[in-house]
Amino acid sequence: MKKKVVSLLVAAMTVASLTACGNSGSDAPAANQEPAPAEKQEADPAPAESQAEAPAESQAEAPAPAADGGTISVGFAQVGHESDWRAANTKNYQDTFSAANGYELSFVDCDNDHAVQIETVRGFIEQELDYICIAPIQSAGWDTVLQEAKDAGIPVLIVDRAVDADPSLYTTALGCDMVAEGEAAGNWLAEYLNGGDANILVIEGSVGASATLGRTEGFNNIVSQNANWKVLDSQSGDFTQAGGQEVMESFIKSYSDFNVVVCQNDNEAYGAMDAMDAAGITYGVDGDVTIISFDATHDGLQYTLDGKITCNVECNPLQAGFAEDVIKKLQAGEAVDAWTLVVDEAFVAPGITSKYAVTMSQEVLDGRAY
Ligand code: GZL
Ligand code: ZN
Repeated sequence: MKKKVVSLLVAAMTVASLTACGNSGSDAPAANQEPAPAEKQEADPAPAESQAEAPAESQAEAPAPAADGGTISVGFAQVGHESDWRAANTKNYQDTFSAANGYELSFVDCDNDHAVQIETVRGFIEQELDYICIAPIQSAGWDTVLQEAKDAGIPVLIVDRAVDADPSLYTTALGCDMVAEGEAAGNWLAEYLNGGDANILVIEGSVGASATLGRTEGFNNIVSQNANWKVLDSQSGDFTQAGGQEVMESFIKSYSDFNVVVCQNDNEAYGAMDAMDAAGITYGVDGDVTIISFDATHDGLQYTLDGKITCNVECNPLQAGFAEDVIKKLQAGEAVDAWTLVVDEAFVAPGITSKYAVTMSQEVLDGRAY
């Protein structure tokens, strides 16, 4: 769609706005929590790598508000289809940026390939779309193409994961605090072990992804506070079930004294459980190995309810509503926040009480929006 270009002051405020995970801005029911109104913002800052120190205002060419009721064209360069979390995130964007809602969505599954994602964004620029959303496969390597989008006057929203780029090169960022998620897992484990030793194996997410980097950094922050914890090994399972199984099988060949396995998403945890089943290793609240997972997808929380995954740290994929809120504000010529934090919570198996997590029940599972 030919973009009518008018210069529009895009004043990006630098205040992080905190929004509850469940309040995706879409009509999906809030998952387990009331929206956290801005005035009740918690103290936790947005993670450094994504806290956009955007200038007080950044001059950007932006499309004229669709005053004529025309459709708004949005490009979305999605990570891929590696996990259940990603599938829920993709559906949420497709449901939100629908033709019925007045959008023309150009959705591209970049299949976990950074080079494909860069070229996809270049394609969006050439098509002169009104807005570009990017869920970056990896944090590095974004400055050049983001500069091209800025020069073309197309507002860019960095969604879900973060980029390691000058924040003035994009309009806004939104997503979770991955470091906080890693720390939540570590804090819960310290509470659960209550001084006990930990020999830990970590199945990391995709190499270079901010979700991987943040969760690893956050968890290791807590490991360093516990002298009797040891991370025996940490390998990437690429956020897939096959990857989780493959890495767990190799771990089992190399290590016999581990009592904790940290999987950086649910699909890796499913693969790790398959590998441990095949090796006759028990896990869960009644097993020899404690599994910690991330994402808190429906199936992941079912395993948590069943006591197989002992702790599951949420990462809410229903984020398209936050992106739409930004676009609506830009269409109206309003200032937008530089960063929107999607707040997470953690869940633990029944029978466990924790100050860091919600105890799972069938009611909690039934109340989930994804
Ligand atoms: C987290 C997201 C991660 C999920 C994985 O916000 O980027 O990517 O944890 C997904 O399931 O692959
Ligand atoms: Zn999250």
